[in-house]
Amino acid sequence: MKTLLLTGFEPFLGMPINPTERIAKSLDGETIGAYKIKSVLLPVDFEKSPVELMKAFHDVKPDAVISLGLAAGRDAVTPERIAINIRDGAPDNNGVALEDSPIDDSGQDGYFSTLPVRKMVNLLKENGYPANVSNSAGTYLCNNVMYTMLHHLKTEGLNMQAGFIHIPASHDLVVEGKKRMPSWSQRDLESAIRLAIECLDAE
Ligand code: PCA
Repeated sequence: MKTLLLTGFEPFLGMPINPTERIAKSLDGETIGAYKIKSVLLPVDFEKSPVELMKAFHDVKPDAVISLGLAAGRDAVTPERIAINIRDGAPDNNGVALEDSPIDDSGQDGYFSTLPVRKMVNLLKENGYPANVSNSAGTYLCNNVMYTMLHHLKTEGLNMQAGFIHIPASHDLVVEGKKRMPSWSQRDLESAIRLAIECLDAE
């Protein structure tokens, strides 16, 4: 049996819920395809989240890594194609706002996801879920976590399926957060992530 490290994020930017936290909790300990899932929740904190991600990576010793993040406003599940070496934008949950700041001064500009992003999108659509490959994970915490993981794998010479999937808001988030945006049921979000996990290499 292989192990998948699945990460979700805590709520951020004043939103009351992060549906990725709920998916991570709900799938923790389950077996999907060839993978037993070990879930970890990451803080929306530029300093802490890369440290906690790497700690989880060393503790769990996974065979694959999928990180999940909320992209409020998107209407589809979007596996990310690329992470870039930049932090910029809104303040994190610790009040830190960065501008034009590299994630790693000596790191390369970007890394492509090593997840089967096209296969994931195709399987989701075959099952009736809107999905697209996204060409930007942004410059906030999600991109930071994706870049950190892929940079580690590259510098350690590790060949592993790893990357990031952004998901839309859940209905609960729209109702409780009182903001209008596209939303999915939490159940459909979770089913979509199960399908994405089924796309990982079994061997
Ligand atoms: N989404 C944010 C950070 C945490 C999350 O769930 C992002 O897209 O960067």
